[in-house]
Amino acid sequence: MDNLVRFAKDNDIAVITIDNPPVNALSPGVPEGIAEAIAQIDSDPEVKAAVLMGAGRTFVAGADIREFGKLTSGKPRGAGLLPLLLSIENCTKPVVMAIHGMAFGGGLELAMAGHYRVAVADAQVGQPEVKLGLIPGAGGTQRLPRLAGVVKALEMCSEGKPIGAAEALKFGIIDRVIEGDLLTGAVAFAREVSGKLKPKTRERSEKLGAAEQNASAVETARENARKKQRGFHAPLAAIDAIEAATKLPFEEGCRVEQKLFSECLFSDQSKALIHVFFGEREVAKIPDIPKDTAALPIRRAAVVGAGTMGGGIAMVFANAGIPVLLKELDQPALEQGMANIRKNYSSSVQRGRMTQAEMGARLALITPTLSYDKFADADMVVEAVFEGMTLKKQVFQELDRVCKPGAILATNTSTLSIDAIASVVVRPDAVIGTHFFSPANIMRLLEVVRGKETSKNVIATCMQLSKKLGKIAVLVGNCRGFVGNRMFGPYRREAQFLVEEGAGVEAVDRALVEFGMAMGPLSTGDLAGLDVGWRIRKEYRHLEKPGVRQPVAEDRLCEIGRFGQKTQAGWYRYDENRHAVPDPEVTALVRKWSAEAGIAQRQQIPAAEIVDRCIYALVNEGARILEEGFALRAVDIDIIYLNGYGFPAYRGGPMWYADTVGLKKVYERICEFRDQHGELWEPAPLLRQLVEANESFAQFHKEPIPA
Ligand code: 3H9
Repeated sequence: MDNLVRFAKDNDIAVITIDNPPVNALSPGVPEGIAEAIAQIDSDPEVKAAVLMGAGRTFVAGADIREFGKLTSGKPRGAGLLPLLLSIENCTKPVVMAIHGMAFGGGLELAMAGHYRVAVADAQVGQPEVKLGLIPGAGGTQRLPRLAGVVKALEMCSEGKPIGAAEALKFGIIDRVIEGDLLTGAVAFAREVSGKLKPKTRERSEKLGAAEQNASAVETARENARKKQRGFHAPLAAIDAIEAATKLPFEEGCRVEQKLFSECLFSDQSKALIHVFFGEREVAKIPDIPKDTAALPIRRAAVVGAGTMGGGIAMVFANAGIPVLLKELDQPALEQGMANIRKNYSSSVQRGRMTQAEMGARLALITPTLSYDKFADADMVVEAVFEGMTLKKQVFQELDRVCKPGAILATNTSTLSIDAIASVVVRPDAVIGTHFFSPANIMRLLEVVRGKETSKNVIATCMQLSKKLGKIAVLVGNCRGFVGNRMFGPYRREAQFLVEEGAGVEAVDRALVEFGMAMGPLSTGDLAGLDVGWRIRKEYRHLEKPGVRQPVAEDRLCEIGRFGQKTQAGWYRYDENRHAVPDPEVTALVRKWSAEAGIAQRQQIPAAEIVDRCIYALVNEGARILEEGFALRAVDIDIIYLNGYGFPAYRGGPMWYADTVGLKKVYERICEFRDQHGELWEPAPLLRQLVEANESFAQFHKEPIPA
């Protein structure tokens, strides 16, 4: 037998152990090993029952996702797993699945083919395949409703969220929670059930429910999926497969599941989501900073500035259990900052996301202060004061004076140079950018900005700390706007140009929302505040090239006080509940300003052109960033856009999307735009090179981020 699966005996109980680190995925060799073990159990008269478990940190995290990437067509491996699972169910001795860590995807499907399931209290079970653009492909959509009921199966398979052992017990997915050692408990359980009835999940029907109830549950699930997972195909496919379980015998239901699974597996959405899965892990890998680089312990933190960003960042530390000082200049600002934090936590309590006691514990970790007195205790300080170089430099000089040697001095700037800020301290190696996204306590993205002198330990610390803070960190270089905002500029520029050329404000937003963006670019501007960009543009106006077209309307909107949601008027008008209402006045004003600027008007701008102009502007700038080395890999840009800018995950990020469309096609379209609109659309040299070499962004590797 392959040593990926071990076989042993504890007297009359066989113990099968899957040992395929790191997560016991069902890679080639594992199913074969299990099949041999089951045959052995069947034929060994001494064996009365069996326990199947995972070695190391977990039971089984599912099929081997890397294998999916190797398939381009044909029969997926799921078809091979189904007979194995049937043979387990048909085993003449009871098979007890003993779960610790996770039984995910194919892991839960394997577990459900056992006659009984036991789990330790902190184990989790789930069918997360939809997160990879897939559905369960080894009978999961047919066995789970039989074990847990149709409603629970619909929820687990279409949303992909795992559940804990207690909930799994409640829904009949497991039969017992084991206290103490899992193997001992599972072997004892196996002895209890040896010689008894061997329930086969596929033959159970008591939880399948009545046709009428099922029809309404299925419809509700579809409505939820369309609303909450807009644009994703797999959740709807999972629901279809479970609907089949409610109507068809097990074998026929499995055939429906297989067909849907194959369709998902070979879809662009699944390829994109698998790219995202591996991408989220890839971004943690920094070529010149080995995994074992010493990270500094962050036991205490401090934040300078209790505004929206500073307050949010203080909450991020408190939420992770790290005590944090929150400093402001004067008492009213400090009180306002703390009041905002309290309000934020209160609303979480009201929504049932945390208890009053948890709120109290988190607030107790935040110490408001007007002085730098206790800053010497902080292992890391994040500066989040108003965005201005003079002020930031003053703060850093102060931090240099008060902070202990070894403390990390981070800035939350979104536009200013880390090196310029670092130039005022005697320890520039301790300075780093930690660019949080608003609202900082919610948004998952953290751009970690590497300065010329930032030390490797400081970078390693921030990258590792991000996990503890519940963030996904991406290392970027120190260029204007870093990666995310630098690309967002051309994207929003095109959205504005389109309106100035005659497209409706809602038409532009609608086209991009239909493409999958969480929000349209003009609504996003209104939400963030149009005045923010206006101020920055005024500061950098001297850098604009004469004769190159710049958007006109947004500055003019700001000049008449339309800053967006905060003034109840921007590109849209807003009612008291901040609901956007289209505003004909904006249309009229933009027409007037465009005429004054001599911008030719078009009657019709198709949605496809709106999407190409905005998204390819992102891609073209992304290609420049990649070539200049300010992002390590194309996937780093993708992860930034998915987690910080509402890019649809099922398109894999802007660079993956461009690869999917085909870089030649993207390049040709960009050349067309250059011919129509001028030099702003000059294709990035890297894009041209990749097209000439017939390569993709995913194949391009340039390292490291320049110092
Ligand atoms: C499926 O099962 C379809 C079925 O219906 C059957 C149809 C036939 N395969 O995340 P981590 C790697 S679809 C291959 O850092 P954690 C991962 O890339 C599958 N590799 O650890 C990483 O590698 P590296 C359904 C996998 O503790 C390393 O393991 N299952 C797989 O933070 C450690 O992972 C899922 O969707 C895999 N299945 O989280 C579960 N899983 O070190 C996917 C992990 O080289 N996995 N790796 O970067 C997860 O959600 C998390 O990995 C897990 C552990 C929660 C398990």
